[in-house]
Amino acid sequence: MRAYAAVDLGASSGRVMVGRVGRHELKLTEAHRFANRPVRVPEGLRWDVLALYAGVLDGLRAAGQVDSVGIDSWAVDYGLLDADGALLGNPVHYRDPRTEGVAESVLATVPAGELYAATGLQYAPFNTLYQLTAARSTAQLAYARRLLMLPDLLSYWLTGRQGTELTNASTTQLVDPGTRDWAYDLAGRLGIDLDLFAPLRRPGDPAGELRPEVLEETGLTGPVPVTAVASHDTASAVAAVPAGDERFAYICTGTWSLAGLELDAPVLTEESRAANFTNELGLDGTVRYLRNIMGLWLLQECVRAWGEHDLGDLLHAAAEVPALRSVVDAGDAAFLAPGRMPERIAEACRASGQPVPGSPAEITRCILDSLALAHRRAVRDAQRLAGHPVDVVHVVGGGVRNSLLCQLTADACGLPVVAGPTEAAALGNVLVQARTHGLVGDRADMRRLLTRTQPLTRYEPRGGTDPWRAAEARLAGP
Ligand code: ADP
Ligand code: LRH
Repeated sequence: MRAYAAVDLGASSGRVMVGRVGRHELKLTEAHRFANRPVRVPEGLRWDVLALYAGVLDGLRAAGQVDSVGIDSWAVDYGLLDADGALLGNPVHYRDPRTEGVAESVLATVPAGELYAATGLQYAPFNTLYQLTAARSTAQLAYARRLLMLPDLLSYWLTGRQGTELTNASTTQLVDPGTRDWAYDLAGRLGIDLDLFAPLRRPGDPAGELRPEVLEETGLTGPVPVTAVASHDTASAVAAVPAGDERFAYICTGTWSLAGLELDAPVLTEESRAANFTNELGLDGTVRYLRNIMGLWLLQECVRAWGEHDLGDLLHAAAEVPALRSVVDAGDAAFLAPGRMPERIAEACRASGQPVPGSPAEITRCILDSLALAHRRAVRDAQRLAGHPVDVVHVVGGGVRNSLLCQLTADACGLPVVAGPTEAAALGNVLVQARTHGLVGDRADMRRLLTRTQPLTRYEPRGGTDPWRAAEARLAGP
C-alpha cells in the first residue's frame, strides 16, 4: 500500500485527501477541508490564494507521511510572477466582470470559427485568453515575467519548480487540441506572449520535491515528490468516472455541471461550435467534449442570499414541490455573476411567462429541474454532435449527495444514472500518482479499481421524457 496526498481545490471548498492504494485497494480519506471564500476588493473579485496555500499546508500536515503529492483545481485562472518570482497581486476570479465585452475585440482579429478550429474551446467570457486580453494595459501584466495556472502556482510554492500542466493549459484557449501544444499562430495574431508560460508538462510527469521549509512546516520527512496530475479538476474527475466501457456520458456536478463525453479526438464542426461544446484535454490523449452548465452555483448563491439554511431540509422541501412548474436556462451566462440569485431566477421565470417561484423550496425545485433539463440537453446534444451513443450517465462530484438531482437527471435523460464517487477529482488525482508507481495500469484499469472499491448508487429513469421535452419547448419560447 502507498499513500498519496491529493490537493483538490474547488470554487466552493479546498480539500486535502489521502488516497491509500494497493493493487486491489483504493481508500480515500479527508485530511483537511477548508472554505474557499473569494474576496471583493475595490479593484474587483479576487481569490484569497494565500489562505488557500495555508489550507494546503495545514492539509499536508494533517495528511501525514505520503509517497507523493498532486494538485488539481478549477480551471482558467492564474497568478502572475515578477522577474524575482514573486506573486504580483491576488489572482483574479473568473467571475470578475473585467472580461465583459472583451470577446468582441478578440473576435474582430480572429473570427469565432477560426478560434474554434484552432483551439476547440467553447466561448466562455472567462477563458484565460479573454482574461489576458482584458489585462492587456495593466501594470501587473507589464511587470509579469511568468504566468502560472493556479495548481502550477501552488506547486511552485511547494517545490520551487515551474511548469504548465497540459489539461489545465487546454482551458486557456491557447492550446491546439490536435497537436496538444500551444496554438502559436493564434497567440501571435492576438499579441499574447507565450513565453509568459512555463514549459508544458503532462499528467504523471515529476514536478519537483517539497522544499525544506515546506517539510519543516508540515512535519513531513523528505524527500516528498510532487507529481503533475491532470491538474484541471474536471480532467481528474473524468479520469475517475467508474465507467465499464466507452458508451457513457458524465456529469461532473459541483459549483459547475460539466456534462459531456470522453472522446479520442476533438469535434471541431461549425454545429458543435454553435452548440457551445468545448474540447478540453483529458488524461492520456483523451478529449473532454462537454458543455458548461451553471451547476449548483445557482443553489449556493441562493443559500447565501437566504442566510442560514440547512441544505438537507431545503432539498426535502423541494422534493415536495410539483415538478417542472417553472424552469430557467441553466446554461445561460447571465447567471455567472454573484448576487441577487433568487431574484434573478424569479425574473427569468417571469420573463418566459412561467409561474414565478417564491419560497426557498420552490426556487430550489426550479433550480434542480432546470439543472436536470440542462443535463438532458447536453447529454443528447453531445451524442448527436460527436456521433457517440451512450447507455448510461455517470454523475460524479458534490451533486452525488443530492439524490433528488440525480433522480431528476435520470428522468430527464431517460437513461440510468450511476452516481459516485463524490470526490472524483481527488480520486483521479490519486490514481495518476499511483500509476507513476506502477500500482494501476491504463484508464480502464483505473476505472475497474474505482468500480470495485467506491460506493455507487444507480437511479433508473422514471416515467417518460415527455414532460421534459415540453419543458424544453417552454424554454425555447413561442
Ligand atoms: P466544488 O468542487 O466546485 O467546490 P463540490 O464538488 O464540492 O464543488 O460540490 C459542492 C456542492 O455539493 C454544494 O454546492 C452542494 O450543492 C452539494 N453538496 C455538498 N454536500 C451535500 C449534501 N450533504 N447534500 C446535498 N448536496 C450537497
Ligand atoms: C470546475 C471548473 C470547470 C471550469 C470552471 C472555471 O471546477 O474547473 O471545468 O470551466 O471550473
